[in-house]
Amino acid sequence: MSSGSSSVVCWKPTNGQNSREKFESVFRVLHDELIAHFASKGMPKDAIEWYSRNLNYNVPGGKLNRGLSVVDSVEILKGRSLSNDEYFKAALLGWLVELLQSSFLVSDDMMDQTMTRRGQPCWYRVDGVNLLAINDSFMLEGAIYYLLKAHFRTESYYVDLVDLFHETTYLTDMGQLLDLITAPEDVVNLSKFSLEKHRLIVIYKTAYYSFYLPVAAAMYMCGIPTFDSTAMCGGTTPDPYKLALDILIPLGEYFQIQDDFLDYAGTPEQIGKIGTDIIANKCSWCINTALAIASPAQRKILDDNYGQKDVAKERAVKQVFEELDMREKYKIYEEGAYQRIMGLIDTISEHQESGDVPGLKREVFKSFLDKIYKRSK
Ligand code: GPP
Ligand code: MG
Ligand code: MG
Ligand code: MG
Repeated sequence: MSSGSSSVVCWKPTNGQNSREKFESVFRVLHDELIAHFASKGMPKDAIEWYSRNLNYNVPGGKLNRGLSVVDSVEILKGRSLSNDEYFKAALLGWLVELLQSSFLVSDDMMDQTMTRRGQPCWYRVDGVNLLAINDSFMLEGAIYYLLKAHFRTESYYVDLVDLFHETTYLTDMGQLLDLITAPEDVVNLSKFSLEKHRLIVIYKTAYYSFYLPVAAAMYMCGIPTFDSTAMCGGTTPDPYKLALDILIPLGEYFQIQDDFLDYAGTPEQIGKIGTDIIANKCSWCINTALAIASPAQRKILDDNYGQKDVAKERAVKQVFEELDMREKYKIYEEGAYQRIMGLIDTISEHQESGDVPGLKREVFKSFLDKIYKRSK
């Protein structure tokens, strides 16, 4: 097996680019690098075109919060603007998080039988794709490790990054398993749901990869040392990664609750996807919040109508959500979550730097929180 291409970078920012355009311009370089590597294996033209289409359709069109957070975090941690080489590496790491996200979404949409994503048909629903999307999802994931090796293999923190991506992926797979087995297609039993169970699902299926991964990747790139390699698995020695985890997991939980709420309350134009949580029997924040306060009559409507492929039944559930003033409940939840997370951020001591070793900065977390606070898509 090859040890990856050289990491000579042919990228330069263009004048007048905003931060999103600058970040997107790095994707085009990575796309070309992946395609060149694929072609170098003797792959035929139709395969090259397929891979290129997979990358272009699934990777760049999202909100890019996760990817941009890597760049922002590196800039904040270094406390200065980045050289072109530093920017490219930080953006590359950001795109690796976006590649992981796209690989998850291609699979998740098949498992959730969703119709649209980012305002276009889900990849598996595009003409001629269908179950090939399973392999396309693997290709998106494989690209992460190819690019990591090509650009980071000589760095002291290379193995930490590889480990971080692997471990985060495994934890997300665990969360997806929980999400799926808690939402069987054939048996609806709302008594099995609870906010506790919901919390476990969302921490594993969303929070690690969406929040811990981008910040931890930036921390490794900035040389922040780890004192406890088991931070994600319940180690006891406090270290910067554990401190980060303790804030980013509640942040991720808040983000997925937004996702659950928008699945019910957002319009497809707004969120770029058609919500399927009620029909798919998902253990979402909305149903759990409703179950906690529903009257016996409302509970019966929920029992009779939740989790069934029938738009009239979905409407009946939404009607109960309206009666229970879900929008107001969510607003109250959101304000509380924001204040709680700000409180956690304020506990970070910014005086832990020693010599050249950079420490954590509150702004890393505030900037991530600001990206999602009161989001409507
Ligand atoms: C979000 O769940 C969680 C994921 C996209 C992780 C999927 C993990 C895999 C191992 C495939 P969601 O289904 O609520 O997201 P969305 O509403 O965007 O479909
Ligand atoms: Mg899902
Ligand atoms: Mg889904
Ligand atoms: Mg969702």
